[in-house]
Amino acid sequence: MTKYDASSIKILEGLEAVRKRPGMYIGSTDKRGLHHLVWEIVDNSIDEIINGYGDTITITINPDESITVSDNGRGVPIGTHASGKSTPEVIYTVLHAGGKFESEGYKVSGGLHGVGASVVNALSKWMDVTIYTDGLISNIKFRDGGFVESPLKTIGTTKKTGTTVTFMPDYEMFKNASFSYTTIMERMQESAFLLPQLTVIVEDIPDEKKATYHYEAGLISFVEYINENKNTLHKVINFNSTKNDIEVNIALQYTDSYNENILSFVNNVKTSDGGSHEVGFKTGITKAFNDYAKTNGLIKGKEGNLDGSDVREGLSAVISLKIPEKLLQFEGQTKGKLGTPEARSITESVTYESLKFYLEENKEVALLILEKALKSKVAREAARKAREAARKGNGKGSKEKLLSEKLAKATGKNYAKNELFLVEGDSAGGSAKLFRNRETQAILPLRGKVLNCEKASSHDIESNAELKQIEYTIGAGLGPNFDVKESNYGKVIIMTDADVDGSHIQILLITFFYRFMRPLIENGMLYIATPPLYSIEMSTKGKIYIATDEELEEKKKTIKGNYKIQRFKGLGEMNADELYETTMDPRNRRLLRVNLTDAALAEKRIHLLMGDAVEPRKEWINENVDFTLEDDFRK
Ligand code: 1YM
Repeated sequence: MTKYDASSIKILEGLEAVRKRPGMYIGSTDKRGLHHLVWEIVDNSIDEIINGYGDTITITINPDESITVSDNGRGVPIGTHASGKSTPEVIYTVLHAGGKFESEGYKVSGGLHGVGASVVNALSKWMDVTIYTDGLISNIKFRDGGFVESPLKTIGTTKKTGTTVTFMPDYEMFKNASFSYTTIMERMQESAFLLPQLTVIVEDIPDEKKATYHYEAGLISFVEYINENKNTLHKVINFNSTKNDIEVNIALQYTDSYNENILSFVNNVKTSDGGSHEVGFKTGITKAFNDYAKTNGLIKGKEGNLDGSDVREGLSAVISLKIPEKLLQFEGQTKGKLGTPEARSITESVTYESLKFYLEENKEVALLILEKALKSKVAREAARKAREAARKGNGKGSKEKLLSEKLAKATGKNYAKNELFLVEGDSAGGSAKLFRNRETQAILPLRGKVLNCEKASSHDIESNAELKQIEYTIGAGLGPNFDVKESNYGKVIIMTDADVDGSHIQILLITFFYRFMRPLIENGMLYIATPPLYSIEMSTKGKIYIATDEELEEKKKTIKGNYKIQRFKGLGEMNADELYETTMDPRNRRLLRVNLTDAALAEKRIHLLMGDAVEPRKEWINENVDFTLEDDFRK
């Protein structure tokens, strides 16, 4: 029997607090929160390897949906803690325990990480820890969120060292969430790129999947991976330097595409919102290319300067910094943005000096990249002139003529309130125009499929009638020159038929917006309209609309008397008034907001999947685009 004294009660109260408010410790109790448990345990293994002990981490999804994380480090110390309890018991039951967390090193400190292994225990049905150290195999077991089921005991002898933790998340708390092999694999692959000494093995036993990652060449391999399937202009450029205890490591490579893809990390944690190191990097490359172009007579005078967006066209880069704990500053709600001011100047000077040297040594590469940057500059200036001309024309310019043909404008001048409906087909477009709210709703019918923008340049958009229409209608520019504040609409709503063609048009449009008007998505301004699938006309109660097959089955059970069901295959099958009432009227409609969860992954996916295969494309939509309900249907 385990006895509980005063200190044990305090500990159990601590763990109980975690169970009461899990969100405060792990962010959420959805899929993301569930995976947070894994990262929390894995971080301890990674720290051990960074400190120079061990080189391999194994993560296993077990058949019972528990997770095992294992490393070959020194093994958690098994001695007795000052409290009289074993060290492992303290580490896994006391919040924020573990002497190492106050160390001087490069401890992972970004985001929510580092809340400690005890939080994982608190949110688990059971946890089992086996430690290989000092020639012994030791084991301790916990149950029901941190109660000691069996205290630390020796269960054998061994020559190896390491730690193995298996835990069963309390699925009562993580409702509807399950572990994803892909999520774990992708995250661990990223760690393997960042730590060349690391080997990671990820195994999903129920699904019989297994992967091993080890990248001797580190960031160089990372950039090669980002650019696989793209046409690259040169070998990956890699440089590193350490100043004032801050270590900078950068790899970059240009492709012939028009996309910019910069990933940054601090102490092996992704800084999704960039920060001072990214700013320094961008300033550094802009200066290096402008210097080179001037010295070699490619540009003259100040107006000739390339701007940041010109030199980043087609650039893929990974920036990784190691910053001592005492200099770390993070900003923003999710702590995904580096604040440390020193990181900016150091990254800028390392980038500038190294790139300058590289360009001098590799003239052909320098010219290839500069040729591309100069083209971007010409296109950018032409686009700006066209925009200014259109604005000065004030309703009488040539763009106005182009627009007037198909677009039914909104009369209201409160742009934030105005909505632009992009409607599949002229006939549905016609219906939408009839009953719309003229003050706030504009209709732009689209004919057929729009261009697949995965490989398109700004120039391709300008020569594509359909997309050019969209660009001019929204009126806020394109690509690097897109200014979301200039948008003529607060909502852009894609309205297509509820069939395969409709879905295809949706993703082609989302790709266009992702590539050329990304801030529109980032600001939550892109939506998908969801027309109902059925109407039921009842002899007693009139007509109602039904959104899904499940809802139809439910409804059928409750209806008394005669009724007639109609299935709408397309928007065109609805009467104009029905279309307005069900799909456009803010009181009844249901809009899905498109939002990007992970731009870097989406970037990779889009690139891979905007080919000819339809299935993987659907998968991409499901994995990278969240559809959240804007307003409830028929409240
Ligand atoms: C599968 C999870 O936790 N490995 C791990 C953890 C520790 C050590 C080694 C370790 C650290 C130190 C000294 C040190 C931890 N130790 C502590 C504490 N894998 C996993 N591997 N010896 C061993 O940092 O000084 C907390 S975690 F607090 F005991 F030092």
